[in-house]
Amino acid sequence: MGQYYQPEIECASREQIKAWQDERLVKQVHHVYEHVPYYKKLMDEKGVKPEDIRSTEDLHKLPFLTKADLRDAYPYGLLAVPLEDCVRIQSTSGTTGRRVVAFYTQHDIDLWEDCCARAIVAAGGSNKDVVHVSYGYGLFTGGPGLNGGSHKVGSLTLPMSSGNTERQIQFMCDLESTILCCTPSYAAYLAETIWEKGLQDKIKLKAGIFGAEAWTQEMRHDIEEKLGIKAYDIYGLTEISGPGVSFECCEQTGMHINEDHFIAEVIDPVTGEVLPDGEKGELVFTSITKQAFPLLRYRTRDICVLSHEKCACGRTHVKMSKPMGRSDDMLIIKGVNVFPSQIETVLLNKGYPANYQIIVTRVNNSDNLEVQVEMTSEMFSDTVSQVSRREKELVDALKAMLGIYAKVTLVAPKTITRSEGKAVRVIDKRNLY
Ligand code: DLL
Repeated sequence: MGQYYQPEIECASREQIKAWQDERLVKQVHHVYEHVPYYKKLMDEKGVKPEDIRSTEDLHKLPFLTKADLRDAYPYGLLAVPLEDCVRIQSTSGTTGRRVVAFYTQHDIDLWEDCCARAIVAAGGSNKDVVHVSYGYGLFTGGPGLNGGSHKVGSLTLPMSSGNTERQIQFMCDLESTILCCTPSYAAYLAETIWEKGLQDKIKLKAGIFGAEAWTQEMRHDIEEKLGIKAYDIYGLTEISGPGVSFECCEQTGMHINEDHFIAEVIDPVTGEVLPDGEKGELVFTSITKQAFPLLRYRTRDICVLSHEKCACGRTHVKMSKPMGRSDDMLIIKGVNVFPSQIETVLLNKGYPANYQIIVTRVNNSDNLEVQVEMTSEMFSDTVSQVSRREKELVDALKAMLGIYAKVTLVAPKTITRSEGKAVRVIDKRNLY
């Protein structure tokens, strides 16, 4: 294993991890209280003093931070060090509302890249690998994070960024890339193009590190099969640093959270009550080692489950399940909760490619759900009656999964726009009426 497999940290005893977290949390709370007036006010309003936080058992006493707070405090309101100490800014994509910006000192960049390096090593990476980074570079954290992690591992790093699919594939073949890092939807697009060009025997990939958006196990199997690789999940968010907050090991049974840097909780999204292992709820992070932008009890809106079960890989850090998507990705259609990932599972199980679009409209005060699904080129030669039989079969399968009717429209291959970054699967037109 490479230098960035850090067993003394990643396989430390639970007692040791707790001791680190207790000590770092106490220090961090003082740091934030003294340097971030915005959070001091929240603590004062709750009647909590830094001295009240003596260990992780007291974490629940601290107020939550939400995305709304980050927008309120934009741009500098949550900065905990002088601006002169910061060396980098990254930002979320800001599809809704104001962008959120995060600041980093050199120490923060180092710890973030360490986390990404751990993820690359967990996926089998070493200084013998060619790491092909097709996440976007720039304000998005995907490219810079994996790029830095790959340098730390000592791998040969290809900073491709996203887009220009032809060139991506040419470099992949010519330079014999072994580890691909990009969003799962872009990996699926790359795989599709590689097959169309008949280049599957020319690529030398062995692993992929895919994240930044929700993806199903079915999509994982599909990409693994098409690219002949093992596909590893990686999770993170700009507010907490970027990719590498957690990552999958070879067991692929959840993502280990880097607990020497982040304390994870799962809460009931309505009451805010902390939930035990195994119960589904909203993931909350407390950053205990970051200097510039240390968020305490940040509500991610990602829904998942934590598990402290022993992992066969030897790592002892808690695992989080694949997030089902953000709580705000969840659609409420006719009063029923629908996650795009449920629809993806049905489509891939029935042999359709992961090229689909979910369209929600409101007609006469009633919600309508439509799923447009691309046919494979083999299906495209079907007769009209075969197509309508297929549509009916999908309507039934979706009804069984979601409990509601969804109109299904099969569309011609290549109709749905491919994604080079985070895919936009849902078009919700209800707010337009
Ligand atoms: O997406 C950071 C990242 C880059 C993660 C590359 C992994 C790989 P943001 O743009 O701030 O940061 O978006 C963060 O994306 O709260 C989740 O809702 C979602 N997300 C990230 N990773 C996963 C994943 C980056 N593996 C938001 N599975 C998070 C599901 C994910 N959702």
